[in-house]
Amino acid sequence: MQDENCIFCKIAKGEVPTSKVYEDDTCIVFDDNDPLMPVHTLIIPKDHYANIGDGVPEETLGHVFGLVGKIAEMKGVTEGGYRVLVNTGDDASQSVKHLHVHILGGGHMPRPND
Ligand code: DGP
Repeated sequence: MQDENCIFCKIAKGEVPTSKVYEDDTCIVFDDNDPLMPVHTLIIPKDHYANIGDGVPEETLGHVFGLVGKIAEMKGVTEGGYRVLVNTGDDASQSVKHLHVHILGGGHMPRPND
C-alpha cells in the first residue's frame, strides 16, 4: 500500500534521500528535516496510512510503537527523557498525511499548555 504522491512513501522506498536512523521490513526511522529539538526523529510504517485512525493493523501499530524505546536509546535520550507525539488531523496540525510518530528530546520541553 503506497501513495505515489506521498513524501514519506517516497522516503520509505528510498526515492528521496533522508538521514536514516533505522530500517526493517515494516518501518523506516529518520531524523526530521525541520527539528524542533536537538533530537527529533520520526518512525513511520512503510505502508501508507493517512493517520493513526486509518485502519492501521494492530500488528503494525505494535511494531511502530514497539520501536520507540529502541530508537530513544539509539538517539541517547533515554536518561534525560523524551516526548512521543502523533499529530492526527487538521486540529493537531498534521502536515504529512502518512502516519508518523515523533520522538523529541535532548532538552526540557514544557507541557503544551504551560
Ligand atoms: P506533522 O506536523 O506531525 O505532520 O510533522 C511532519 C514532520 O515531517 C515535520 O516535522 C517535518 C517532517 N518532514 C516533512 N517532510 C520531510 C522530508 O521530506 N524529510 C524529512 N526528514 N522530514 C520531513
